[in-house]
Amino acid sequence: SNARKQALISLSDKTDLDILGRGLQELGYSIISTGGTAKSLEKAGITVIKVEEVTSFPEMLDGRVKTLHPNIHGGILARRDHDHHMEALNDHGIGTFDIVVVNLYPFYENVTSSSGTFEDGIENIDIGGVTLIRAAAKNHMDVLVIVDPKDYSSLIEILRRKEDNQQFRRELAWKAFQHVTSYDSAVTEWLWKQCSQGKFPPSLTVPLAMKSTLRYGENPHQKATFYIDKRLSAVNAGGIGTAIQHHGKEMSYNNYLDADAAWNCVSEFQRPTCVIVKHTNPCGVASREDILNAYRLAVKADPVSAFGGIVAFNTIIDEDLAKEIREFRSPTDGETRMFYEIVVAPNYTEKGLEILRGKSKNLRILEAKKTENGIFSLRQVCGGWLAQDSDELVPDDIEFKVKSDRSPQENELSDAQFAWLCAKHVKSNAIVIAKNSCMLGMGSGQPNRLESLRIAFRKAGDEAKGAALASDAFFPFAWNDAVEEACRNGIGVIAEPGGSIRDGDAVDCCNKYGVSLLFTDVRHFRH
Ligand code: 93A
Repeated sequence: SNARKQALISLSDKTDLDILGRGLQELGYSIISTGGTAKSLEKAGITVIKVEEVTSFPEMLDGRVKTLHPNIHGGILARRDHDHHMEALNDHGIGTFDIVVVNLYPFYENVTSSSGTFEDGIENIDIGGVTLIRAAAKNHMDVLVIVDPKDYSSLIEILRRKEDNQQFRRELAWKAFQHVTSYDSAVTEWLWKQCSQGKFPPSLTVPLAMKSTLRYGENPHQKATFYIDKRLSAVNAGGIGTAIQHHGKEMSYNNYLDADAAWNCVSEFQRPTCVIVKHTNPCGVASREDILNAYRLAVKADPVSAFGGIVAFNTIIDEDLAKEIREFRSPTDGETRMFYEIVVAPNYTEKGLEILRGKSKNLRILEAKKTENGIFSLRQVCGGWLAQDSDELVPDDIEFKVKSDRSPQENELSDAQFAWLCAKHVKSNAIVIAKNSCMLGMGSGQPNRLESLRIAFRKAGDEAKGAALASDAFFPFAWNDAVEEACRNGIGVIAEPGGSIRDGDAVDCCNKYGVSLLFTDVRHFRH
């Protein structure tokens, strides 16, 4: 019975199963399959032997035990170059398997995403499939192991041309263990969630899959690549990593960073908003019912910085908006058309997309989905990784407490909240000046707050009069320092966390100049 070569196929994801089955059948393989897979193959007109026939055992315990049997695992694990292995198979009437094709119960899709019960989770833990993959990968010198439908065609091709080699086999074995590891990490993470009450796990296995090799890293002499987090992509948790690129040059390392910053910022605004980012900092932000206006104002906030930046919208890009993006001329000279690296939005009309495509062949056009809450962030330092909850506080969650004699008017309060939300997305030390839901100036990344404040005022110019100023953390000094300088520059209202031992000075200073001072009790460091 061992005259023909045998392939074992057991698949949850049955993509292209018919192509695989037909290909193997044409090459003269006998196909052995578990219940569901056998049914699908038969439906496609492919001859298949049921696992039960090989094991002389029914699939039992609701399928928990299907392939866990010496007649299967002996046939996978036996070393063909060890006579006593082959004799043992012979003694027990076990045939060898040359190919094992298995993918596992779709754990992420079924369990992590849905409101599945604990019971569902447990039943979705694949045992037999993982065992098949591990066994075949261990014995890859004699068994080809396939876990990804994308590899079916190259498998068939290589078998057809008899080109199969150890290098190919090792790569498949690597991929097989990688598949199992990702799978197990999903199970692990899910189990942790069942018992941890929100605590961070004592160790982590994050399944990352290469999405693309990047041309280079931050600089051309650094190699780089982009990995997607499979946990997030499997459940479509949004974010720039899973954005669809409709047009333009391939995304670069810095493009990903900047697009991420722009998208995360614009996604937080409720009203139609445009955010322009340069080097991960928003340099123009404006909210308007008329999104065209918002776009123009966001550019105007700092046209020099906006040039070559990333433009993000939280609204659909239609024909009119696309035209405006294409045509708008830099307010610096009124002539040069604005140039951007990337446009990102939640969606596009067909016409809008077509017009943007015409702006330049390089312009990257991204369609992104808002990132879901509740996903912690990871950052690398030398020797380890830092994990934290993402900063999900928005102005609606925060009480802006009046500390000064003067109370802000309604529009001043909303400007302060707008500036506050912008400052959350600016690198520390962050100062943002805004008026009428429009950023006028920002200072970012300076090692002292006064310098950030001066940069913000320089950009805002005369428009700073009566505007709102937000500071991502408290002012350590007031007199002859940042608070007094802001007051002297004619600011109308200041929003800051408070909590400095010199809070009293800040209050006195604002009272002297008739400025409103708001404390939020929370800060938005962004290092
Ligand atoms: O429940 S299991 O862990 N027990 C097994 O013995 C077993 N063998 C294969 N799950 C098992 N499988 C899995 O069944 C495979 O990993 C595959 O995902 C699935 C295919 O089942 P069916 O062919 O019935 O659709």
